[in-house]
Amino acid sequence: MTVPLGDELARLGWNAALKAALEQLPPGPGRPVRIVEQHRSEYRVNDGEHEFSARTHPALHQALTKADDGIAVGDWALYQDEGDWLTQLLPRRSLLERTREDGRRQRLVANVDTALLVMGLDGDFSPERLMRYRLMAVAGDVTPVLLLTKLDRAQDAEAQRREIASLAPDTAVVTLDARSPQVPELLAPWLQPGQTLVLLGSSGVGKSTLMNSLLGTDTQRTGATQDHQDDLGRHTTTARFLRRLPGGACLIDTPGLRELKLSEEQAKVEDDFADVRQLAARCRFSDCQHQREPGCAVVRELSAQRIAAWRDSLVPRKPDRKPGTFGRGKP
Ligand SMILES: Nc1nc2c(ncn2[C@@H]2O[C@H](COP(=O)(O)OP(=O)(O)O)[C@@H](O)[C@H]2O)c(=O)[nH]1
Ligand SMILES: [Mg+2]
Ligand SMILES: [Zn+2]
Repeated sequence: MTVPLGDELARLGWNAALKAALEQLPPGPGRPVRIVEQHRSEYRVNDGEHEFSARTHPALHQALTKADDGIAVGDWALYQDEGDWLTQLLPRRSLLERTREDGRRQRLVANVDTALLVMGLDGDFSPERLMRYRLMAVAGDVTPVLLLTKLDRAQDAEAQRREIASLAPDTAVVTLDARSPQVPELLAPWLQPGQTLVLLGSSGVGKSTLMNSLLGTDTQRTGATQDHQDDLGRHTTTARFLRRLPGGACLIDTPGLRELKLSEEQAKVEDDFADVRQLAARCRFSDCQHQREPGCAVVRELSAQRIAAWRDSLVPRKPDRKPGTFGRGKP
């Protein structure tokens, strides 16, 4: 199948890699759409020009269930107009997931480039929690950016920023007031056209406020999940949803994750380098990068090899993830 790399799709994050993946598939019905909202029994999808509802085709549902997989907001799928079916999931470049309290994995968002990990500089401030979010992003092949909001309410924003920076070397840290008109400018490096970002963080930290600041509107309600009416006029609440930003990037808002548990793989990254983290607390400078700083306990105590292994663990790795190859069953 040949699909043009049209402007409309590109604005949704469609790219050459997806186009190539699609051309690898055997010919069949369906055209690419992006999942922008997940509802109880259906999805809202966007084809670059229109947004409409779609359901998972039973054959795809079966294939996904068998693979312990499912569709997430941000996924690309093939949509068949006849029947409003999603017939196939396209390969993902990234996936964020967490382990729920009942031990089951929950897919949060797919095909995201950057995770904006949001934490308030007020009473919400918890470096440990933010580092768990960061590990989730790294394990999911997503670049973490740490956003410290409520700058206007911070006691000592600079000390807090330094503390976070010392725990997360090689990770961007931005302090800001989520309501500020400068938000688009501050986040511009990650908002290139075609990029997809997700807002993650506790409830009340300013995620929806940031979404509004980036959309340049007040249309989305803050302090609650988004309410709107579906096609049948029913009042629904949407947990995660993707919006296109004026500059050409896509942003996904999410509700707070009450308890962020790490999957085994993510926890392993953390446990493996407990020695580095403990030593880092004894470095002379709170924002020590453990390179050539005087009084660096990490460099003093650990071998160069050990430090290199730790640095490697911080950069996103390519996990062994099979692309979604599901049959393009006809209804
Ligand atoms: N003072 C201050 N208030 C903020 C800031 N960001 C968000 N808020 C307020 O915090 C409340 C919760 O924000 P919201 O965006 O709904 O948080 P969410 O749950 O993360 O989506 C709202 O009343 C916002 O106006 C900020 O940077 N400074
Ligand atoms: Mg919100
Ligand atoms: Zn150090």
